[in-house]
Amino acid sequence: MADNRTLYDAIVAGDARTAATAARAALDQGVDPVELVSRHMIPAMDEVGRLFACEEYFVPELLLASRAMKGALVLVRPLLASSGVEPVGRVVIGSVLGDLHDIGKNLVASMLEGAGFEIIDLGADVTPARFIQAILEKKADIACLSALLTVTMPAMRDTIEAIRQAGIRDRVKVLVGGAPVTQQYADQIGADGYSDNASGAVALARKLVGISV
Ligand code: B12
Repeated sequence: MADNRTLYDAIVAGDARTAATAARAALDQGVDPVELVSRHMIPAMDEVGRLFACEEYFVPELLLASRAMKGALVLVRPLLASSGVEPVGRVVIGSVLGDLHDIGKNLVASMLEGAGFEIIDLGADVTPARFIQAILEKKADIACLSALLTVTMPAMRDTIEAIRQAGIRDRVKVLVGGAPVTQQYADQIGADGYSDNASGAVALARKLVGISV
């Protein structure tokens, strides 16, 4: 039987090998990949965050846990993405300037890819200029900005402002997300949408390109 508690524990413990083995076993046994991510892997990272916040974990433990999470995600990602269909829209996605967190951003990218969007993933620590360049080059319909730090949230505002100043704000919809981001903040900085999870991001993106959810 798939032991998803092992996967959870391995991510929290930063044990990449066990995490990958447990993820593979769960997938082989037919566990739904979305459920695996949302019910076991994300909660494990939440627990890591809690341990960090109460100073039981420090940066090395965060790094080990995120390596374990990423190792398991590599196995899940292809299953989140479907293939072979015309893209329903183009999405430029990145973690904003100063922010190196990319696990949630990668999940959002995978889910959008699975929903038929073409993804242009700019990675982490992305400058407003880089976002603008990619939006123009790729004729993107949507820009997805991710931030995990309160200190990098203003870079979302700066990016939206730079897009406006570049004269292309009416050509591209902007979605924002990441743990500290709220709907209120999204409204404040003039984003077109916000979600606190990857499925919500897909629903919003579909709506923005005119597909009924
Ligand atoms: C892993 C991790 C790291 C790893 C990141 C590895 C990586 N490659 O991503 C490392 C070790 C590098 C790291 C570094 C730091 N981290 Co850190 N980190 C975390 C941790 C534990 C987990 C983040 C994560 O991956 N969550 C799982 C994913 C799946 O969730 P998510 O990112 O929120 O994404 C979901 C949603 O938010 C949403 N979403 C995300 N993006 C988008 C975008 C759009 C458009 C939409 C619609 C939705 C959406 O969908 C996703 C899927 O459901 C969090 C704690 C936490 N619980 O958030 C701390 C945390 C974010 N880190 C924190 C801190 C302080 C730091 C450091 C400053 C530590 C230090 N002293 O050096 C540095 C900063 C580095 C930098 N410049 O970015 C704090 C931030 C506090 C704050 N509010 O500002 C947190 C909250 C820990 C804590 N409790 O104190 N970190």
